[in-house]
Amino acid sequence: MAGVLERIRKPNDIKNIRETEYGQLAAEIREFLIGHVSRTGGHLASNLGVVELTIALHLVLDFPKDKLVWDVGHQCYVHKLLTGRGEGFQTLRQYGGMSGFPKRRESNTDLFDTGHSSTSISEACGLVKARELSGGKEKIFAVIGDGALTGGLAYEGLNNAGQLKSNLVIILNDNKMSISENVGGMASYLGKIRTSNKYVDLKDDVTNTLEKIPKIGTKLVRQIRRSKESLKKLVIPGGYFEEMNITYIGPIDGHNVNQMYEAFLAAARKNGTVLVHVITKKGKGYDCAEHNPKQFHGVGAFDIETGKSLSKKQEQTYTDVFSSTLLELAGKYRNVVAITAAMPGGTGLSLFQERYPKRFFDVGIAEEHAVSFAAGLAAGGFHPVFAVYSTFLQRAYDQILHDVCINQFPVIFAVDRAGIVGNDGETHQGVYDLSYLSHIPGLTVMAPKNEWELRVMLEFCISYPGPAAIRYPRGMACRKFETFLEPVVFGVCEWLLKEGELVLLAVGSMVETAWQAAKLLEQEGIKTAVVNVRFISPVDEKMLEQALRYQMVATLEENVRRGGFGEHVACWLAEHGYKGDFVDICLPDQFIEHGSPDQLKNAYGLEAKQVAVRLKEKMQN
Ligand SMILES: Cc1ncc(C[n+]2csc(CCOP(=O)(O)OP(=O)(O)O)c2C)c(N)n1
Repeated sequence: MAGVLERIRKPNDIKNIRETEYGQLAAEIREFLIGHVSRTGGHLASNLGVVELTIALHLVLDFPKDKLVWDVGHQCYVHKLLTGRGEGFQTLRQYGGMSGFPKRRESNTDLFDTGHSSTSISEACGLVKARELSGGKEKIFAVIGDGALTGGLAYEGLNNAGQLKSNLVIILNDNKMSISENVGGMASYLGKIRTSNKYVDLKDDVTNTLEKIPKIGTKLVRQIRRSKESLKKLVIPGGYFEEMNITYIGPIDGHNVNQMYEAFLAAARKNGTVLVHVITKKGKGYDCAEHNPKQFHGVGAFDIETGKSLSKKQEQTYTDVFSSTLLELAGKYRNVVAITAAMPGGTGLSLFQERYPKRFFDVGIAEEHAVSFAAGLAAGGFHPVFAVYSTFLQRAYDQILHDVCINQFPVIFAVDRAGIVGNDGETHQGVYDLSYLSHIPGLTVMAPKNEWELRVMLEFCISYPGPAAIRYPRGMACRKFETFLEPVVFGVCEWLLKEGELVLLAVGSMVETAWQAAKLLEQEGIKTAVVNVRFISPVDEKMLEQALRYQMVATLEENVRRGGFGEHVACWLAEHGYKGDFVDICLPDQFIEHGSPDQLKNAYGLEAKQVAVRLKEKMQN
């Protein structure tokens, strides 16, 4: 660190920085972020966009008394720097190192551990009520991006915020982008405000604002004057919010610290909820990120000069396999349509979007809506595929159960990033989906062992008349077991090795681990059978009956224990009088921190060697 930034070592130190130094401070922060993230990887573009915004917030707020709530939290790097966590960037997102998201255990200026979208307004409303009840005086600010504002929860929060009597400030950080271009009615509304209004300083009253608006035709003015209400709608930016009883200020230049400082102070003085609309540029100050904010939303290590990634290109990921297979199937079956909740790139739907724009739907960061919307499409005769990360599908549990499964609609859930995901940590691990999906009546839940099986499972789903989920992990697709490819038959597993004293029942990514563990055990003279479970629900009961014959049964899955495949099997075995040993190899019932998938697998005993040792010990006991 050098110069101005060096003088900021703890929260509130920024207040000692002179106004004339803000520009220098912003430049140093950007240099720091680009330098560090180019080595560790992380969320870059969003952070570069909020440098001045975070400076202004830190000038206005007194930490830890005042409360600042980030939405998603991927844009909290500048906040971490300004609260004295510069050192932590050496180990950003690495095992045992600093998190890439707000973390309560890191600082009392991080109020919520976050990672999922659209929660900040609701959380801030709760803080406001808590302040009212306890008679506090602190300022409460929530920051939400225009992308996060597409999520339903944000509207539930706004609805509630419109009733608040004491002050809440919502900063809408509008950079026109979600991860991809933002979508939907609200995005186009914000676009209209941006294009029809120059930045305003502060809107004290209607007249003031009106005077600043460039010539409006005289006829229009006459019309407008007839009704105060229609006048409000036509010319005051942010009328949508105003009508919800939320004072709107903006749009404000999100790269002008002084302007934001004044606006934030004014907003904090008002009663009730005030929304300050701040316009920022994603990737600001680093050409590569400004020109390609999608790529620099979340990046691995890269070369600063060229912006090129330094990570080895992964051969073929499960997402790639899903993407190409769906494209083929969509060519054959005209009723196949695809849905994403703001993640066309990440889920592999970009090609589908290009090829079949009319059959592709990006609904914004709205997983609940996506599922109910899929139910509607299915009711209308289509076969929707909702491609979504395991962690984000958590939100839509009730829509899956109530809107899709009770109706037995043929909706396909392509559950990507299932299992350990890695560096994003607790909020992003996909280790609960087997628990929250496999008990829903009538929902078929599958997991492929390799690339080819993912293809045939998708084909199977297209011809299957009910709801079905396929879960597959992040990263490179397994290309082993190409000779094992029995046709996928509903509710039937695949035996890979039959002979043995013990049998390993493995789910998806853990089939390869089970196979390797079996080979290691064989070297120790322990013969081991291996089953590729394929169907977690309905589970193959014939297979379980056969498993009763083995001295030991072990299940392997990248899911937490509770509600997982292993627990289900243990229950079944107990009910059927199994007398042998049972081992449940899975993740513990706890939140899994950040780190590389390999480190985390090692930490939780999911590596083949560790599995073999554990099974051998159990056999010998
Ligand atoms: C429920 C949920 N779905 C999807 C995501 C993945 N995601 C992370 S950031 C992001 C875009 C957020 O856009 P915005 O709020 O405008 O912030 P920006 O990055 O543009 O600053 C998305 C879709 C998420 N975090 N949570």
